[in-house]
Amino acid sequence: MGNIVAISTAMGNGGISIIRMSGDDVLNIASRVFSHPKIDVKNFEPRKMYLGTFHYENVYDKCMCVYFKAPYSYTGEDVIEFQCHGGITISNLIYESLIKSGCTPATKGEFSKIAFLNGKLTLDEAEGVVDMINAESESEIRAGYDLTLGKLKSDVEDMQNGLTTTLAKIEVALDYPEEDLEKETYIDIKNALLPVKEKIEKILSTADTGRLIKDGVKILIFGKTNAGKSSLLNALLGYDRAIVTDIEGTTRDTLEETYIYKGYKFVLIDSAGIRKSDNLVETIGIEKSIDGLKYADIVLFVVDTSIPLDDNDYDIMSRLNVKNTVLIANKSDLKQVVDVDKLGFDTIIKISSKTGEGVDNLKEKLYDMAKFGSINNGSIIITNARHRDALKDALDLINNALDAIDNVKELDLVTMDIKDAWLRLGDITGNSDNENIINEIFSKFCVGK
Ligand SMILES: Nc1nc2c(ncn2[C@@H]2O[C@H](COP(=O)(O)OP(=O)(O)O)[C@@H](O)[C@H]2O)c(=O)[nH]1
Ligand SMILES: [Mg+2]
Repeated sequence: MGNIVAISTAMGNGGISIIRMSGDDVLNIASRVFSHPKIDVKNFEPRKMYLGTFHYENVYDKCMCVYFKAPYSYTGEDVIEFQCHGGITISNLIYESLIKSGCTPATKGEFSKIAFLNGKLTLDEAEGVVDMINAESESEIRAGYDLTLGKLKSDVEDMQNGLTTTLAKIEVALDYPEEDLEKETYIDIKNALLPVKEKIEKILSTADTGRLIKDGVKILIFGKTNAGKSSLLNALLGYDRAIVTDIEGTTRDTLEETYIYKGYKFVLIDSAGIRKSDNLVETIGIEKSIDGLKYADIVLFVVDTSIPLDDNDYDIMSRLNVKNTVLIANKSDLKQVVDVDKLGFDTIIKISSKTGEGVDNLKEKLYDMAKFGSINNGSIIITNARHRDALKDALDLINNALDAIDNVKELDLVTMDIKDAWLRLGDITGNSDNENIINEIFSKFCVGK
């Protein structure tokens, strides 16, 4: 194995930058470019910071150096990290000096890939690291952190063990082919399989919430022109993002913006107001708004309650699914002429996008509708589509096996499904030798991680 190097901190000027090397020879490489006043680098105590001088040709910096001795490092190999003064130029010069000293540039996620190959972390744990780095909300950080703790890994290992036990029972049954297999044998095998099925179902039941955590709750702001949709977007965001005017047709394209509430991500989609229009651009915008109804988790139907409803409002209402719609009775600061209680919506919130009245109430309502309040802290939530798909496939295979058992089919068929389910679960942690999955995952990492 060679020695790799990367700047692990983000590119920019800051207090410090961390440059990291991993490989068999990194201690020797460091000893040629780093000097401590008293101790030779080769005698550095592992996991201890030393203040010294980095020097290579004309490159100098007073910086820190720390040595992690294999296997007690992130990668499982010898690792050296320099904490130099944070600046694009100085960190690049040190990085290039290390390349001239014998290191090769690390590819994306290479440190983590080596860690995986050395058994230091599983694929799902590595994905947890990426999720934490890319997180936009506290809930994403929590979900990523749970992965890094190995919570999903240990569930997967339990389920794989359950399948192995089932396979062992089948083996025993097949060892006595001369005896007719009794019904009890089938029941015994089924009983070994059912707990695995239940566990997968329980974990999968968190996937919808997990998607909302990862992608954010998609909220479409819908209604006729001038109802106050863009004003509502601005009021929810707390700053003026969208253009607001009293000219109809101001918002022509959909506009997406995110806000965080109680640690969860909500994605607002402001759309072109629905009305009959001769303008091509506006018409395309209106079609996009209507299309958005299909993808929205929640729709905010904004009504201007200071003027009577018209055909546009009724046309809009006919398109809405009342279940995921909140009726926003906007412009509550003006004289009210619409009786919103008669429109057939369960959830009605009075708002003044102008004064901010009702906005906090609406945020709380949206949080309730996403059911984040009922999340059981401490249990794993599936936020990663790759994990969800593997669990779904494994569940299908186990259901096939259970069907075969119920119909007293050949046990060989049952064995095949169970083995495939075992492998599919193994794709989650990387315990299935599926090289494509492994390469794809690490290519999503940043360089230096
Ligand atoms: N008084 C009052 N005016 C509002 C309120 N919300 C929006 N407006 C006004 O209504 C007009 C249309 O607002 P806008 O947000 O552009 O509506 P949109 O076409 O639905 O996006 C603008 O003149 C806003 O200032 C509100 O709650 N109260
Ligand atoms: Mg608008």
